[in-house]
Amino acid sequence: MGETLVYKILSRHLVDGKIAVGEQIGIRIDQTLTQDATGTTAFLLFESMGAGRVKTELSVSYIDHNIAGFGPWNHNDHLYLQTVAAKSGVYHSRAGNGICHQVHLEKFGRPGTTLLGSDSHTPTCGAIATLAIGAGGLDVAIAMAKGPFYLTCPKVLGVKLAGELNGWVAAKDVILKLLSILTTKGNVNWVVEYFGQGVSTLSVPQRATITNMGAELGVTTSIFGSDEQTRKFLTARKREKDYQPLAADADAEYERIIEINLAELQPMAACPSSPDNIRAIAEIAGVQTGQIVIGSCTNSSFADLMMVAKVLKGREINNMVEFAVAPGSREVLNMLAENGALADIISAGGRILESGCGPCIGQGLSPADGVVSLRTFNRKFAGRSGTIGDQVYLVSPETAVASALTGRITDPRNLPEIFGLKYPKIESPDEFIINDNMIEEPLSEEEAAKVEVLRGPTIVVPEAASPLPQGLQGEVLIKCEDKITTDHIMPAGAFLKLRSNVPEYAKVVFNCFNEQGKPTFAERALDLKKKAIAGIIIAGQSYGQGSSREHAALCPMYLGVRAVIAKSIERIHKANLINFCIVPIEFTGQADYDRIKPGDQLQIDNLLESIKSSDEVKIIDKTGKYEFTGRLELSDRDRQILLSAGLLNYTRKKKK
Ligand code: MIC
Ligand code: SF4
Repeated sequence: MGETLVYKILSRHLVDGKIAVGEQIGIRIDQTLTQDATGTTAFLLFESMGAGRVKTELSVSYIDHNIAGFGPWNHNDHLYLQTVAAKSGVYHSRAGNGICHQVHLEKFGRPGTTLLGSDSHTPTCGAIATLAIGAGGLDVAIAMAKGPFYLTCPKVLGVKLAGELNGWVAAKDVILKLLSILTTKGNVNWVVEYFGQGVSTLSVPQRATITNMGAELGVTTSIFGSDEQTRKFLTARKREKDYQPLAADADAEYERIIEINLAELQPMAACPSSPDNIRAIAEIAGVQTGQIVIGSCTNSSFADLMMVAKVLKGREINNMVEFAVAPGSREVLNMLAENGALADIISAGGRILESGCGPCIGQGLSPADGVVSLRTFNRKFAGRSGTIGDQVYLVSPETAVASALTGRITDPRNLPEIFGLKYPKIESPDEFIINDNMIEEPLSEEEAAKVEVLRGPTIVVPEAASPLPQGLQGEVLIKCEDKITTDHIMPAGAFLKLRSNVPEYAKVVFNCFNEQGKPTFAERALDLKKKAIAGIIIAGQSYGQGSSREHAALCPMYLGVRAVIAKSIERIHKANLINFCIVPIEFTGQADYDRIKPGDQLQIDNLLESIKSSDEVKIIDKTGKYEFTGRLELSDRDRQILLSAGLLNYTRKKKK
């Protein structure tokens, strides 16, 4: 039986365990990436390990999320990240150079390597056959310090592509189609591998849209092979030496196969408020829209923005639409500026934002109340735009630009009829303008020794976790439903600037559930902590969906939360909980979830014993006067981490 590409790369990087579905495996990480919103904590933790210089082949620290600079917070973080990168042998990409995933794809990603990133959209580099995985910042810090990275050996889902996309139908519609099939739930510990004749018709940036937004499925990663399209992409950036052909064996066996005929797809949208609420544009056409934003790490390649510019050339954006473009990288912005396309967008009435995450993470351009906003992004959980009750639709650049002209959700396939427009197929240039002057290369050891790491006063080193007690006395602080995202747990937007200060940021844990005039989640949790009562979170299915932000574990830990009992917990978040010594427990039946109530007093006797040697834990609900059993789905290493009071302490202990 032939091997899948995923298993080939995993086998070449295996340092612990064996390649068998469900086994805990340790792999060598070749490259890492961090971004500023998760990177400050990652580097503070890296420093606290006394690791010195990074041990990876290449590590890059990007500034892309928090770049607006209100008050000193953002710039303090940037200076810290710039100087700590210089000290640690890490590349540093400055604010304005672009979004980590797009820049990493353009400049650093290599076929056949492993990449670990403290951002859930790290799988973007799967477009060039990198096995690219998102993780919490502490996992990335450990990969930089010494590695390896541990994960559950995934099942491989083969997506067989046939045919070719028709004009006005985009790569975004491919991933939206897959989201409509697989949804955002129940895909933990799967990897998606694309194969089949249709793959060769997709360019690398198109593949990147698909692997990037694959994160919304909740899979470990997504990957394409490396072929002539990959060679072309790398060669245009003077990186031909990084090319190597890579594919699964012809007789590779997949755990499951889904077939998609590209020629049969149509423009689609993810409707409010989950990325898997998918409908055809034809069904929702006509809805009035007041805001359209093109950009994010999903859809702001040169081809995407050139297509937008060509459609807009000589035309005007509807006057009831606020239209903005955020190019994913300075490389793309430069190219558009040089060839005049930028002028076409500006003349049509487009606003040009900086190359960065911007509105995707609620940094500006929140839509007005009741206004429908179309965005080419990958994620749009309720309120993420910064407006409570927002109506955000995720669409392709083709649908976005068509709707910008009409002011209503418009099927781009109707543009020829409405405006006499032909689909502007964009050929990627053979050569890109290469300008790396906003990327700082690692310093030599001698030069690095002279660097003073700058730590502004807003930066606070996070506390380490404390050991778990044998007998846990706790109280249910909150009971949530299914699909609670890390955006619900730790809001970004206006609070994003607080990422490097856990005590301040912790004040807004579960902010969206706080009610005016009542004590906040944080106040109630700290109150319990003072009384030595552990905080407990109850949740439904797929708890912790979405981003990799470890603050969704780190801040609750700071507030004294010691356990999450949920129907199921997503991969990255579960690892983050364990890393910060919060016990992830799963319900064994719906009835137990149904009867537990906020405020219930819970008792777990023999907690340490159960973690050490059992798959179950007995929980006594002292308020409801009943007992139930929770499941502990933990690897041996997870158990050791929990018993050692978190990953940082575990790693320190192992070093001795
Ligand atoms: C996101 O898209 O949700 C983010 C912001 O990029 C996060 C990282 C973070 O919270 O800093 C992610 O995708 O992991
Ligand atoms: Fe930035 Fe949005 Fe991409 Fe996250 S999804 S990395 S916030 S552009």
